[in-house]
Amino acid sequence: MADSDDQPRQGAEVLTGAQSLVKSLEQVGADVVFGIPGGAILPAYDPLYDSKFVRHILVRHEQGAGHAAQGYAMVTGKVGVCMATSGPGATNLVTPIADAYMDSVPIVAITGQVAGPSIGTDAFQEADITGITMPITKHNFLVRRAEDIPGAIQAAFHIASTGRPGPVLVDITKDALQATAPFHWPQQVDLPGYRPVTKPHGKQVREAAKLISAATRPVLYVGGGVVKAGASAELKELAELTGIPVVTTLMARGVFPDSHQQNLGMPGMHGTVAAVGALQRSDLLISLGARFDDRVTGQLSSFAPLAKVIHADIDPAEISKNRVADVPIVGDCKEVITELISLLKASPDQLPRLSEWSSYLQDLKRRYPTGYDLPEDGSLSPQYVIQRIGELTGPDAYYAAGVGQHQMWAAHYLPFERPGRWLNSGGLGTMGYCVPAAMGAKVGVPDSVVWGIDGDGCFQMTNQELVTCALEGIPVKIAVINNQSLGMVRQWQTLFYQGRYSNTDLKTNRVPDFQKLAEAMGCVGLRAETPEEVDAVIEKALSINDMPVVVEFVVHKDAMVWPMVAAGTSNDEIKVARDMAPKWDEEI
Ligand SMILES: Cc1ncc(C[n+]2csc(CCOP(=O)(O)OP(=O)(O)O)c2C)c(N)n1
Repeated sequence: MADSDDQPRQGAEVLTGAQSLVKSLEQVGADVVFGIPGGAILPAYDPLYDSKFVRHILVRHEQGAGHAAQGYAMVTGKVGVCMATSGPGATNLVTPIADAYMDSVPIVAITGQVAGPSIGTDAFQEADITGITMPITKHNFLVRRAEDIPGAIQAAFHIASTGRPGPVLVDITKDALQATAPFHWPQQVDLPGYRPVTKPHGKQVREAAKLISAATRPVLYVGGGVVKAGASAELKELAELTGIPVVTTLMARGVFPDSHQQNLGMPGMHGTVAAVGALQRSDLLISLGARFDDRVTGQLSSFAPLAKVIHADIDPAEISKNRVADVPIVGDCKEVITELISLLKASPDQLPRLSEWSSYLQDLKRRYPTGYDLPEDGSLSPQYVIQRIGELTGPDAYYAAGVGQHQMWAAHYLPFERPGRWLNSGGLGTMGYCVPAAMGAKVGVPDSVVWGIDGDGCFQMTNQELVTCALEGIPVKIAVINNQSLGMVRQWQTLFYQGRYSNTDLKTNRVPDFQKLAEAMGCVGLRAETPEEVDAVIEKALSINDMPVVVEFVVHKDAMVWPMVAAGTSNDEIKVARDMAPKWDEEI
């Protein structure tokens, strides 16, 4: 946040609201904006045309702009920016805004609004976007005067990126963009009442350390907040100091290396047996930046029934929301973990003794590894495809996923060794997230490989952003895992609706031809149908770095995601395959 170059009001440059918007974006360091112009926001596009600092990327749908802003934010740690006109432009941003809200991604959405006097008259392209997005933004502004634009932009970026990150919307009326006012950049953000607590309370951390010392079956339940806090190194130190096993939620994959012996994998509905079993049998959950999401807890009343709970989160509203915390800690996870480490290090004789617990969990991990059977008819296994993409590309690449079976397989079979390399729509579960999020990520880290692992259903929702990628020189690689169906829904129909496949057959074996579609959008189109072809197409995709590449993998449509806890049931009911449950009888 640039707050040092305060300009005196006297003699300040007189600018249009549109010019001051662009200047404000320059002040906050917003170097990329994803958007589409239209009537109400049009004045802003004129000075944007001249900006030497802000790169505007013309997307093909505003939803794409929003997800691209998310992807950019996730990989750079900066605020992602999207821009749209009033009415339908703004409402097309609703899905990515809700997505960013659920997954705590810092984005600022700038929308044009009809002129102030027309507000409330059902004017052409009028939509009450601040009203619509009230429950899905961290904050939003309706700006009606040119002189208020710099302050609103400064505050929006501050709110989006501090405390628990999230989306902020700035809706600016057309007449405010057209009016003139002296440009004044506030010396500091003036938001009385907004003071996110980052430093944890010492007493609470001491209480937490006491519980840790006394525990015999503790688990570090690690969520996306640890990624956002950049606390991967601290987490590793805490885990290794104490020997406490770690589970990483869908949003936290990679924050603790999968190759680390203490990592039990992902908990929840499609979690590993070891992670789910560890939480269920734990006597102490140390929840760091996680939110006891229903996809993790399953039936809440039977979740981790014997465990005390330490719950650390930067957002006090999360604590005791779903599960009552014995020790609540409000604070930034990096600071919480650092303080815990120094307390625990000060009394090494108080560290918990976990050899029995660890060997029980290592045994579970060994007996119930995640795995899959190859189809007997020689067709392609989707899990194998995703695993090979990860193995041939490596853990330094960035991976975005869509929503569905392919997302869960990606969460299990990609190489998660580094924090912040994994982008997916965890909270909202938004089909269509993958392609634009991968695009935004590639803009943020142009020198890294960015793969999108998408489903044939999801891909058909937002693939048009590949046109943007082709024209703007954004060479992402997209794998379309084509199982000819809305696979995750089909899986539920198989398991819970007696195989009655109502409206889940996408007929993508006939239409569209993904290879031709890719080529029509200016990308390289590749295809693999047999296991023998897999490595060659992945290597070919990896060798092309000047154009976007789409690889269609035609896979078996009956592959299922395992393990699975059926919705609403207890995590104790986890199945490793159809009608196959782990044996829990060896109690410790
Ligand atoms: C926008 C949206 N609409 C509907 C759904 C419900 N839904 C969840 S997964 C899924 C199927 C996804 O199909 P596909 O992209 O082919 O992936 P697959 O599960 O086959 O890997 C659907 C329809 C959703 N999550 N998001």
